[in-house]
Amino acid sequence: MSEPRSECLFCRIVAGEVPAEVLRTTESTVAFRDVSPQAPTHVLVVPRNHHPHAAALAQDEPETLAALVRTAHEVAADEGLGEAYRLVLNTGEAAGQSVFHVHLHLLGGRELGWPPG
Ligand code: DGP
Repeated sequence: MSEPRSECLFCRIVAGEVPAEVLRTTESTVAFRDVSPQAPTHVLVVPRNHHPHAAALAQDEPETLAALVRTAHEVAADEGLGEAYRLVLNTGEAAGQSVFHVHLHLLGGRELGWPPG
Protein backbone atom coordinates (compact mmCIF):
# COMPACT_ATOMS: atom_id res chain seq x y z
CA MET A 1 0.00 0.00 0.00
CA SER A 2 2.94 2.36 0.35
CA GLU A 3 4.91 2.25 -2.93
CA PRO A 4 4.97 5.55 -4.87
CA ARG A 5 2.23 5.65 -7.52
CA SER A 6 2.83 7.37 -10.82
CA GLU A 7 -0.83 8.37 -11.04
CA CYS A 8 -0.87 9.91 -7.53
CA LEU A 9 -0.45 13.70 -7.50
CA PHE A 10 1.00 13.84 -3.98
CA CYS A 11 3.41 10.94 -4.63
CA ARG A 12 4.63 13.01 -7.58
CA ILE A 13 5.01 16.15 -5.42
CA VAL A 14 6.96 14.11 -2.84
CA ALA A 15 9.19 12.82 -5.64
CA GLY A 16 9.77 16.36 -6.94
CA GLU A 17 8.10 15.53 -10.27
CA VAL A 18 5.32 18.10 -9.78
CA PRO A 19 6.36 21.52 -8.48
CA ALA A 20 5.10 22.73 -5.10
CA GLU A 21 6.14 25.34 -2.54
CA VAL A 22 7.71 22.99 -0.02
CA LEU A 23 8.08 24.48 3.47
CA ARG A 24 9.47 21.62 5.50
CA THR A 25 10.58 18.05 4.99
CA THR A 26 11.33 15.30 7.47
CA GLU A 27 12.34 11.68 7.08
CA SER A 28 8.69 10.63 6.74
CA THR A 29 6.75 13.80 5.82
CA VAL A 30 6.64 16.69 3.34
CA ALA A 31 4.78 19.98 3.95
CA PHE A 32 3.84 22.23 1.03
CA ARG A 33 1.41 25.09 0.41
CA ASP A 34 -2.06 24.23 -0.86
CA VAL A 35 -2.51 25.45 -4.44
CA SER A 36 -5.99 26.77 -3.56
CA PRO A 37 -5.57 28.33 -0.10
CA GLN A 38 -8.65 28.65 2.10
CA ALA A 39 -6.85 30.75 4.75
CA PRO A 40 -3.74 32.96 4.88
CA THR A 41 -1.82 29.84 5.89
CA HIS A 42 -3.03 26.67 4.18
CA VAL A 43 -0.43 23.94 4.10
CA LEU A 44 -0.75 20.23 3.34
CA VAL A 45 1.40 17.78 5.28
CA VAL A 46 1.72 14.38 3.61
CA PRO A 47 3.54 11.14 4.35
CA ARG A 48 6.29 10.30 1.90
CA ASN A 49 4.76 6.86 1.48
CA HIS A 50 1.44 6.36 -0.28
CA HIS A 51 -1.55 5.66 1.95
CA PRO A 52 -5.04 6.55 0.69
CA HIS A 53 -6.45 7.94 3.94
CA ALA A 54 -5.69 8.50 7.61
CA ALA A 55 -7.03 5.17 8.85
CA ALA A 56 -4.74 3.27 6.47
CA LEU A 57 -1.79 5.33 7.65
CA ALA A 58 -2.73 4.75 11.29
CA GLN A 59 -2.86 1.02 10.61
CA ASP A 60 0.37 0.72 8.60
CA GLU A 61 2.61 3.53 9.91
CA PRO A 62 1.18 4.95 13.14
CA GLU A 63 4.42 6.79 13.91
CA THR A 64 4.08 8.68 10.62
CA LEU A 65 0.57 9.80 11.57
CA ALA A 66 2.09 11.35 14.69
CA ALA A 67 4.87 12.84 12.55
CA LEU A 68 2.27 14.59 10.36
CA VAL A 69 0.94 16.39 13.43
CA ARG A 70 4.44 17.26 14.66
CA THR A 71 5.41 18.65 11.26
CA ALA A 72 2.18 20.67 11.08
CA HIS A 73 2.89 22.14 14.53
CA GLU A 74 6.40 23.12 13.42
CA VAL A 75 5.09 24.75 10.24
CA ALA A 76 2.44 26.59 12.30
CA ALA A 77 5.24 28.00 14.46
CA ASP A 78 7.27 28.99 11.39
CA GLU A 79 4.16 30.74 10.00
CA GLY A 80 3.68 32.67 13.26
CA LEU A 81 0.36 31.00 14.10
CA GLY A 82 1.28 30.25 17.71
CA GLU A 83 -1.17 27.73 19.14
CA ALA A 84 -4.14 28.86 17.00
CA TYR A 85 -4.63 26.72 13.95
CA ARG A 86 -6.87 23.99 12.57
CA LEU A 87 -5.87 20.52 11.39
CA VAL A 88 -8.23 18.69 9.01
CA LEU A 89 -8.17 15.18 7.54
CA ASN A 90 -10.92 14.88 4.93
CA THR A 91 -11.71 11.19 4.52
CA GLY A 92 -13.92 10.01 1.68
CA GLU A 93 -15.34 11.89 -1.30
CA ALA A 94 -18.54 12.89 0.51
CA ALA A 95 -16.42 14.53 3.21
CA GLY A 96 -14.43 16.52 0.68
CA GLN A 97 -11.43 14.28 0.02
CA SER A 98 -10.30 14.76 -3.58
CA VAL A 99 -6.73 13.45 -3.46
CA PHE A 100 -6.41 9.88 -2.20
CA HIS A 101 -2.94 10.20 -0.66
CA VAL A 102 -3.53 11.13 2.96
CA HIS A 103 -2.88 14.82 3.66
CA LEU A 104 -3.28 16.85 6.82
CA HIS A 105 -4.59 20.35 6.12
CA LEU A 106 -3.04 23.06 8.34
CA LEU A 107 -5.19 26.20 8.27
CA GLY A 108 -4.64 29.43 10.14
CA GLY A 109 -4.10 33.16 10.03
CA ARG A 110 -7.78 34.14 10.20
CA GLU A 111 -10.82 33.50 12.40
CA LEU A 112 -12.00 29.95 11.64
CA GLY A 113 -15.74 29.33 12.03
CA TRP A 114 -17.37 26.22 13.45
CA PRO A 115 -19.04 24.03 12.31
CA PRO A 116 -17.12 23.78 9.04
CA GLY A 117 -19.13 23.53 5.80
P1 DGP B 1 -8.86 17.36 -0.14
O1 DGP B 1 -10.02 18.03 -0.83
O2 DGP B 1 -9.02 17.26 1.37
O3 DGP B 1 -8.52 16.04 -0.79
O4 DGP B 1 -7.62 18.33 -0.38
C1 DGP B 1 -6.86 18.33 -1.53
C2 DGP B 1 -6.15 19.65 -1.56
O5 DGP B 1 -5.10 19.54 -2.51
C3 DGP B 1 -7.01 20.83 -2.01
O6 DGP B 1 -7.12 21.75 -0.92
C4 DGP B 1 -6.26 21.44 -3.16
C5 DGP B 1 -4.91 20.81 -3.08
N1 DGP B 1 -4.28 20.56 -4.37
C6 DGP B 1 -4.85 19.97 -5.44
N2 DGP B 1 -3.98 19.90 -6.46
C7 DGP B 1 -2.81 20.46 -5.98
C8 DGP B 1 -1.54 20.68 -6.56
O7 DGP B 1 -1.25 20.34 -7.72
N3 DGP B 1 -0.60 21.29 -5.79
C9 DGP B 1 -0.87 21.69 -4.51
N4 DGP B 1 0.13 22.31 -3.84
N5 DGP B 1 -2.06 21.49 -3.93
C10 DGP B 1 -3.02 20.87 -4.66
